[in-house]
Amino acid sequence: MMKIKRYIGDSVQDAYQKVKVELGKDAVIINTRKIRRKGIKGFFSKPIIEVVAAVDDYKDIKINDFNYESDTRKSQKNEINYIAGKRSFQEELSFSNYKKLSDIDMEFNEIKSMLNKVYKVIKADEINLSEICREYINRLRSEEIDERIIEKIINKIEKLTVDLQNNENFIRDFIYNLLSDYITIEDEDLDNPNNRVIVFAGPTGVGKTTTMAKLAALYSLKLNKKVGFITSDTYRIAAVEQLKTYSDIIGIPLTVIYSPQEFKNAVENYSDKDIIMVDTAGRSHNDKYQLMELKHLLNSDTKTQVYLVISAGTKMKDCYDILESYGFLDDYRLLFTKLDETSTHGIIINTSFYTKKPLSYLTYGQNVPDDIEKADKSKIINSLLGDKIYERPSS
Ligand SMILES: Nc1nc2c(ncn2[C@@H]2O[C@H](COP(=O)(O)OP(=O)(O)OP(=O)(O)O)[C@@H](O)[C@H]2O)c(=O)[nH]1
Ligand SMILES: [Mg+2]
Repeated sequence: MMKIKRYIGDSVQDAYQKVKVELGKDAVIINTRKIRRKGIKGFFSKPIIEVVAAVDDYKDIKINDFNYESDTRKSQKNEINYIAGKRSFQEELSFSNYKKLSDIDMEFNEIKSMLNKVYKVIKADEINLSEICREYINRLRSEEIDERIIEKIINKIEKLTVDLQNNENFIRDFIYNLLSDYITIEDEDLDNPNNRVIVFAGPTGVGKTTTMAKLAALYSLKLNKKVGFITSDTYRIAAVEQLKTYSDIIGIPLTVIYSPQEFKNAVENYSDKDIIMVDTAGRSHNDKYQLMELKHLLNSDTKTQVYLVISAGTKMKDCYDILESYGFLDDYRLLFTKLDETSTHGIIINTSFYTKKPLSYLTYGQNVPDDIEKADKSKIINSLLGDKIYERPSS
């Protein structure tokens, strides 16, 4: 059995001495490094030495049992080897054992990652899916649709007859309908919006302000609605300026608020407006304090509809974290931006499926007011099934 231990000394010699006393002269030094003591004091004191050493217990017995060299010869030989810069036979043996262990470890990891790859490739094969079905499943995977959704789809396809599995039109419709069940779209009549006050919330830089300007232009210029802007984003000077620019261009009044109480007043002052749009500062979903502020704003008596704005390029894992930290919102609509900046759109269905919240709008470019549209189920699904719908025309 190999024994590996860590020793601390004031100097290299000191640490080596400890190794020698405890593990014997056959111990092999695996690593030597300078470290500092923990805490402030550590910065001002001399570094200490950490030595990791190993010794092979089993080999000790073996070598002693079959020792055919006299002790004096052995130590002479060790000395010669040491002088010549070579390792002694015993050192060599325990060193190679150590090497072997790390080799095995590496090989094990390689095998593990290979198996993972193979598992992914044959996952769909294993369950006797037709070639056509497998292609569709791979297509969904390439859109980064959550494996848990894909598993549900595979389970349903598996139950189909071979004939149906080989019928391309049938399979496409079949998958289309399954995906369709996993997506909910906001039921909103633009002419008579259900909620007068819309709050745009979400992580930093996702496009909340830009999206708000796009929607405001749509409501006021195309639908002739009276729109009012409110912003609580007073963290950055440029944030108010940015919205002021849009409010000037589109001709929409802007009220800057500094507290939840002012929010209530601002909404009351906009009693003549058909729709009120509220911009908030981007919140890092890890910043609990900033999220609390948003909570206070929404806890006022004013009835609001929150649009949770998320960039379509967000990594799925981060996106689930974001959704979790906004879990305090009882109700919200999902709004995805920057569809033009990513080639996979699985995030739209993944979030819709897991939150059961309706999708509101999708945006796919920086142009105000053009690059926005109401989320459309058939467009989303056709895009997931291979029609490149949300890509920039130039790309
Ligand atoms: N490509 C692309 N860019 C977008 C889209 N929407 C917004 N942007 C750009 O993203 C950047 C950030 O937009 P903002 O509207 O300021 O984002 P925000 O969420 O208000 O940012 P903070 O207020 O700082 O949290 C700007 O350069 C926008 O032009 C989109 O759909 N596609
Ligand atoms: Mg903003």
